[in-house]
Amino acid sequence: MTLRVTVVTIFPQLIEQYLDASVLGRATQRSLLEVTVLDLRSYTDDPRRSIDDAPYGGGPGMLMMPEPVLRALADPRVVRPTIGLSPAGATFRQADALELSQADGFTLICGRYEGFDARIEDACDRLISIGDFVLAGGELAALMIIEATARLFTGVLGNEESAREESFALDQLLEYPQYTRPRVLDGHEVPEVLLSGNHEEVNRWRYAQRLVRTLQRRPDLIDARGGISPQEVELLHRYGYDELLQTMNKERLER
Ligand code: 6GU
Repeated sequence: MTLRVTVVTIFPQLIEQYLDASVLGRATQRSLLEVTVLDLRSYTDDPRRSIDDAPYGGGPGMLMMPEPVLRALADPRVVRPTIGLSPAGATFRQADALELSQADGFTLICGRYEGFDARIEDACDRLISIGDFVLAGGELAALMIIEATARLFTGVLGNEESAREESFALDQLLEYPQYTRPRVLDGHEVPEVLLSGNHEEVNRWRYAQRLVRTLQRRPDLIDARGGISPQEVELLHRYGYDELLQTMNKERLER
């Protein structure tokens, strides 16, 4: 099986160079991934090869004009779903990466300038953003989506990784801290429990660490899962995180 991705961009070399230089190049060599890059300017019909124009009604900046993109979307190499890349799209999540990795493929349309003519948005199956910040163009977003998707695709990294992905990244808690040698580094020791050989205790400690890290760094994820349960509170208490529990918003204790 091959994941077929088509990218529409005015910077084809940006996409190609990254793919060649990364693990995605290996996936391509092994025919697991096939990325086709379409140069948006080859779908223009004026000598200047224009792809942008000023907005009706005024306002700052230039828009991607519709005709070159609509012609590119009619290219037989375009695989559906067609995805417009825009900060005004729905936020890309691990669940989306998983869904796209299970499709035959997809097409990414990289925006440049201040935005798309709205008829480009209408022509796309969906619009995706990679986060609440604004980039100069969609190329980095396209590479992130290809990488997040391809690494879940059978064989790109190995199946153990994708199985892990479903149980960990999708359960909305951050990863636990991990350590390798040396046991002591500039006085910073590897936690004793990891040397104990007690797997049950290791798993309990790791789960507590995931709760602690998520509470400290991503309280929004704790809220999204409906707070933490009485058993989880008890676990944190056992490991001495009473201060963290006390500073915690009361609503987060409602799960
Ligand atoms: Cl997909 N494109 C641009 N230009 N900016 C973004 C984005 C996409 N996602 C977040 N910011």
